[in-house]
Amino acid sequence: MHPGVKEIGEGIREMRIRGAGRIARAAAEALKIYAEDFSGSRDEFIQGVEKVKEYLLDTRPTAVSLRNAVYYVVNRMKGESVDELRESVIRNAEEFITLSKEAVKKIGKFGAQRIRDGSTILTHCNSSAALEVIIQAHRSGKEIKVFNTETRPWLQGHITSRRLAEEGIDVTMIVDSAVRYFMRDIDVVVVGADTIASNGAVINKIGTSQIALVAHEARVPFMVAAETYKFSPETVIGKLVEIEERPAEEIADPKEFPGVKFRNPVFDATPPEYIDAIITEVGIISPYIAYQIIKEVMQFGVES
Ligand code: RI2
Repeated sequence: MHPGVKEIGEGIREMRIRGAGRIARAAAEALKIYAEDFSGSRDEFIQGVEKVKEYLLDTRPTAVSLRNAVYYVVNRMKGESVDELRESVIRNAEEFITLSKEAVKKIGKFGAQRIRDGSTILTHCNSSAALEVIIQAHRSGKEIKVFNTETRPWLQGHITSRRLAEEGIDVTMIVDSAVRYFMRDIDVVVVGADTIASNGAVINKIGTSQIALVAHEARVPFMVAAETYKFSPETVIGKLVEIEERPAEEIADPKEFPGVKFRNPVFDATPPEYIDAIITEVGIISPYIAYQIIKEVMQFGVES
């Protein structure tokens, strides 16, 4: 495998590059790097792209953003000569990366309008889309406070807390199991998504569905910030979203617990009845119109 592609691929697998949007952009970048450095025949290029595609798709299974990015770049590949093909891969990758970054900004703008002045927001894990909503609300002059979970076992909440503090936002980190204790102080929950199924279920960092249940119980609105390339076309034909299980070592050292089994699923599914709104770059929608987004709006790739 091309060393630049491998560096990105392994970075995604080992979570040095993480976050559903970031891994999507990184995958597009990997295809671009491959195309830029390629020399050889047209057939070799097409075969090589196919290999890079399969390699990237195999890095992490859950976030459909990664698959949609890869298909966006590969399915639009066209040209007679090898140079035309190479240029089209480079162009498609750059286009995806630009569209993706613009989408996050638009989500921030739409979402920030839904945050009331004086609100206390709860977020989970580290989502660039959710953070963009919070940061734009703050930058627009709203007085907000944020509670964020530390997010076991990978502790992505640390990144969130630091980022919000850097921005001058009043932020409090709590352990994941303290969510119900603090829910009485929360006005709105904003989280990201790795995948959204056609029935409106949101697959996001493990623990998200518990937070949604607790918010529902306390009648606290629950919002999801997600670009349209987080919607999964394959779920329309009944494909189930694969939930990634990562090594036990991320939880504890199994050698110190003889006879103990560990399970480490890193995502869960929140059903649409617990979701008030999904903030996308094309507007704020009900989870119940997820199918329409996939059918009519999605400009991102679908497996051909
Ligand atoms: P953005 C992350 O997955 C989290 O589950 C986060 O909520 C989601 O991706 C979306 O992140 P992981 O890579 O695309 O940390 O909004 O497992 O940045």
